[in-house]
Amino acid sequence: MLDNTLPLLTQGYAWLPDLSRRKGPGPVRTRLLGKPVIALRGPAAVPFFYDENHVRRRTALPEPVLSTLFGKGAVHTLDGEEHRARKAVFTSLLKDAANVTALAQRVADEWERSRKEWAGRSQVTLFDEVSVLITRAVYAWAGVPLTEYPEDVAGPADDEARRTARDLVAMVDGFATAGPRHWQARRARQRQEERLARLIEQVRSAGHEPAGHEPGGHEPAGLDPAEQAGGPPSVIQAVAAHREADGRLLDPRTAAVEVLNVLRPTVAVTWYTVFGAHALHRHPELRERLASDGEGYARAFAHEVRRFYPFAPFVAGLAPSDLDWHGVPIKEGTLVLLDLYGQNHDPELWESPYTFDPERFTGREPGRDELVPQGGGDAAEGHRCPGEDVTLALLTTLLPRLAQLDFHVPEQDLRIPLHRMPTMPRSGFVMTDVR
Ligand code: MYR
Repeated sequence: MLDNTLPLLTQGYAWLPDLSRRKGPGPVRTRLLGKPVIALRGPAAVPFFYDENHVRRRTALPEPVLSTLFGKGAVHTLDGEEHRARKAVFTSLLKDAANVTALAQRVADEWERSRKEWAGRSQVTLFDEVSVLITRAVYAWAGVPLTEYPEDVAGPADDEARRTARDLVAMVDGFATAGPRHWQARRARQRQEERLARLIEQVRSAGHEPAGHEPGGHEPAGLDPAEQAGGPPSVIQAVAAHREADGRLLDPRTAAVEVLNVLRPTVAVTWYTVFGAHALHRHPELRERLASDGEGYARAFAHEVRRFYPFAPFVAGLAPSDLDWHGVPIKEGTLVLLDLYGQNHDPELWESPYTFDPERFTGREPGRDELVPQGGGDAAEGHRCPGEDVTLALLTTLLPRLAQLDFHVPEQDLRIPLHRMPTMPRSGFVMTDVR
C-alpha cells in the first residue's frame, strides 16, 4: 500500500474524504509516515477510539507535530494514570464555570477596547486583531505577564501582545507543513517555552506551593492578585504546583509546555471567530438574530461554526495490540485515526452537511460523541479537548458582538483553501469603516 504522507500534506482536509469516497463504505486503510493506518468515524467509533485498550498516545504523535503544536512531554502524549493525573490540572482550570466566565469577561472587555480603536483605522484584519485581543485576555487571566522581546525579533512599533499572539498563532499554523511556516512554528515554540520555563522557576522560587502539598508553606508569590484574594490559582501557579501521579513536580520545560497548552488553544479560538465572521458574511439573514437573540442562538451558531468549518482534521493514536473493530482486524502498531472533519460532515449524521445551518442546534445540545470538532468521549477521563467550554464561551461572547458591529467587507479573497492545514479565509477577513 502506498504511503499517503505527501498526499495528506498537499491535499489537507480533502485527503481523507477523497480517500473514503474512492475506497467505499467502511473504515479506510492506508499508510502514513511508514505506518499502517486505519481511519474510523461515527458516534460508535468514538468510544472505541478513546478506550485506552484500543489506542495509546505515547509514541503516536510525530516529532514535527510535537515540536510545533503540542510540545514534547505534553499531556497529549500520556496514557493511563499518568495522563489522568496531568489532565486533572487542565480540567480543574478549564472546566470550572466561574473560571471560564472570568476569561470570557476579560475577552469581552478586550473586544470593547479594540472595537473603539478599530474605528480610527482605515482597515483591520479580523484574524490578527482577534488573536491579539484573546492573547491579552488569556495572559492576564492565566497570571502570565506578556513577553518582553529583544528589539531584533520584531519591529519596535509592534507591542508585546502582538508579538506573543504571532508566536502562538505560528505554533498552530505550522504543524502540518514542511515549508517556512513550520520553521517559524518551531522557533516560536522554542522562544515561548524558554521564557515560560524561566517564569515557572520564578514562581517556584518565590515559594508558592498549593495548600495540602506543603503544609505551613510559604507566602504566595505575589504574581496573582486573584489568588491572594482567595480566588482560584492562576494557570501559571496551578501548573507550577502540579504534582504528577508519582508525586513529582513537572520539570520547568514540561511545565512551560503545559502552560502553553492552555494559552495557545485559547488563542486558536481566533480561527473559529473568523469562520464565524465568514458565515455571517455569507448568510447576512442570520445577523439580526445572532446580534439580539441571546445565549441560546449564539450557542447554536457557535456549534454550527465548529461543525461546518475545517479546523482539526483528525486525531490519532497507536493500537497497542491486535484489535477487532466490528469484524475489521486492526494489527498491533497500526495508527488509528478518528476522522473528526469527516464525522462532522457525514451525510449519515447530518442532513445537507455542507449547508451552514445553526437551526440544527437550536433548542438542543449535540450528543457527546455526535459533534466532534474538538474530539469525543469524556474530557476528564480521555483525550477530548478540555477547552470546549472555553471555546463556546469565547464564541458566544465574540460572535454576537461581531454581529452588532457596523463594518464594511471590501472586495477580498475570502476563499478557504482545503489543501492548507490549518486553513482560514485567505484574506484573514478584512473590514473597513468599522463603527
Ligand atoms: C491547539 O492549539 O491545540 C488547537 C489546535 C488543534 C489542532 C488539532 C490538530 C490535530 C492534529 C493531529 C495530528 C496527528 C498526526 C498523525
